[in-house]
Amino acid sequence: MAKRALVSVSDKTGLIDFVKKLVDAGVEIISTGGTKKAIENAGLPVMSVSEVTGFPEILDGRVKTLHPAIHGGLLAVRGKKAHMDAIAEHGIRPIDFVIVNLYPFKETISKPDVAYDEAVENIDIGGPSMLRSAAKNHKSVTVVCDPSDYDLVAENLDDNAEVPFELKQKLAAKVFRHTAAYDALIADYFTKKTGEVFPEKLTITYEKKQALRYGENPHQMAAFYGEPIENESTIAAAKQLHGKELSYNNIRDADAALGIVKEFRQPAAVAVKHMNPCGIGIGETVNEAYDKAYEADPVSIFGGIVALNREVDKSLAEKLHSIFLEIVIAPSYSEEALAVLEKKKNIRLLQVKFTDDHQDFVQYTSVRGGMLVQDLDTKGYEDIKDNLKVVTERKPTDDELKSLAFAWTIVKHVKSNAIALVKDGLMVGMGGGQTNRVGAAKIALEEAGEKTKGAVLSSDAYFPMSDTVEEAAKAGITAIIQPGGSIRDQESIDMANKYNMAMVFTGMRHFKH
Ligand code: 93A
Repeated sequence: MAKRALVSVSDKTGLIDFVKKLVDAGVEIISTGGTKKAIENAGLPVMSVSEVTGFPEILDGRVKTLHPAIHGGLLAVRGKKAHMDAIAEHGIRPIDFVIVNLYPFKETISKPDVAYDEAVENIDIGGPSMLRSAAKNHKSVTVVCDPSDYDLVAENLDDNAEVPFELKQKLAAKVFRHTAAYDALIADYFTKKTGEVFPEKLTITYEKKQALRYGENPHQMAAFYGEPIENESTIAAAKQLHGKELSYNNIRDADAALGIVKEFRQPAAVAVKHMNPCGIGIGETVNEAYDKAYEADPVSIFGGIVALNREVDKSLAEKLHSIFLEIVIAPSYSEEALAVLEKKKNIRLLQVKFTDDHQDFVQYTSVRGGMLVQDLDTKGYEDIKDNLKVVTERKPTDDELKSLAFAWTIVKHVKSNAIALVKDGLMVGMGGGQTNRVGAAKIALEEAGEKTKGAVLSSDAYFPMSDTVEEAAKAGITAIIQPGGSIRDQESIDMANKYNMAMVFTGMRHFKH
C-alpha cells in the first residue's frame, strides 16, 4: 500500500518542491483547501481531506481535519495488530507523513491594532492536533512543521519512503517545542488582555536569536534568546551596523547602558563597565554630555560601552574613535560619523530606536530551581519630586536640587549598596556593589577626589548610621538625597545639620542587587 502524506500549510514556502519529491518517492498526497489548490496548480496529484473523511469542511474551515479518519490514521501504531485491525475495521488508512505549519498567530497579533476576532480566528486548532498526534506516534509517522526541514527530510528518504528513527524523533521533539511555544504565545496574549500579571502558570516563550561563542567566561556555553514579538527599542532588536559579533557580556552591558541613557530626555551619554555606569553626563548637546561622561572617569571608560541618546555626528565620532571602546549605541549615526568609527575593525556599532516610553517590561531573574519575576524598576525622579521631604535646617539650592535629581536618577542603576556623586551635570564618582554603605561612599569619594567639593550625593537606600553623612561632609559634599526610613534617621539629620548640609528624603528606595 502506498504511503500517505497529509499536507496542510499556511506558509507555502518550499512546499511544491517538497511535495514533488514525496510524489516521486511514491507517496500519495492528501490536503486541505488552500494547500490543495496550490498543489493542484503545480500539476501534482492530490486528494482532498474530505475524500478521506467523507465529511466536508465546516464552520468556515474551523473543522477541516478534526476527524477520526485523520487522527486514527495518525495515531495507529504500525505493527500493533489491535490498532491496525481497528482502523481497518473502520476503513481508515494509515498516514505516514504530516506536513503542517500553523495559522500565523504571531504575525497576526504583531500587526498594529489587530482586531480581537482576527486574533482569535488565527488560533490554529486542527494543525497543532495533527502535529501532536503525529509527533506522539513518531515511531511510525514523520512530522514536519518547519519548511526549513523539507530538504533534510527529502534527502533522508529511503527506497521505501522511510526516514531514520533518529530524524523522526528530532522532528517530533521540534513539533512539541513548536506547539508549546505557539500555545504559550496565545496564552500570553490573552493573559495580557485580562490584565493578570502574575498568573499561576507562567507561559513564556523565547526564540533563539544568536548562538554565542561562549557565556560570561570562555568555559560557559551560551545563547541569546529574544521575545517572539520584538520591541524595537531594546537591545534584542538592536541593529548592528559594524564590528565583531556581540558577546554575552557585551549584550548585558549594552542593555545596562541603554537602560540608563533612556532615563534622560535631554542629551545624555553613559559609559558602562561590567554592568555599572563609570561615566554619565548630561548637557545641552550630546557632544557636551559625552565630554562629561568621559571626564567622569577617563580610566574606566577604556574598553567600555558608550550609549548616547542622540545622533552621533562626525566630531563626536572622532572623540569616540580616539579611545578603545567595545560598543557604541545610539539612535543614529551621520554618514561621516560612521566613516570615522568604521576605521576600527572590531568596534561594535549598534543602532537602537528610542521610541519606547511605555517600559512595561517584566524582569526575570533565575535562581537555582526557580525564577523570580518582578516589574522593572521604572520609577524615577518625576515620581518622587512632589513628595520630597527636606529634613535639614538648610534647604537645597536650585542648583543643588538639579544635581540631586540627576544623582537620584542614576543611583538606581548602580549595584547596591550604591552611592553616586554628581556635580555640574556629570557623575563625578560612584561606589557600588559594596556590602556596607559607608564603604560604597568612601570608594565614591576617593574616586571623585577634588571634585567632591560642592558635589551632591545620592544613596539607593537609607543610611543605617550617620557615618556616611560625616564622610561626605568632610569631603565637601553639600547636599544628599536618600530614601530615609531608618530608625536612626535622626542621627544622620543631626550630622547633616552640623555641617550645614541639605538633605532630602524620597520615601522610595532603589535596590539593585
Ligand atoms: O481551523 S483549524 O483549526 N481546523 C482544522 O481542522 C484544521 N486543519 C488544518 N485549522 C486547521 N488546519 C490549518 O489550516 C493548518 O494548520 C494550516 O495552517 C491551514 C491550511 O489551510 P488551507 O490548506 O486551507 O490553506
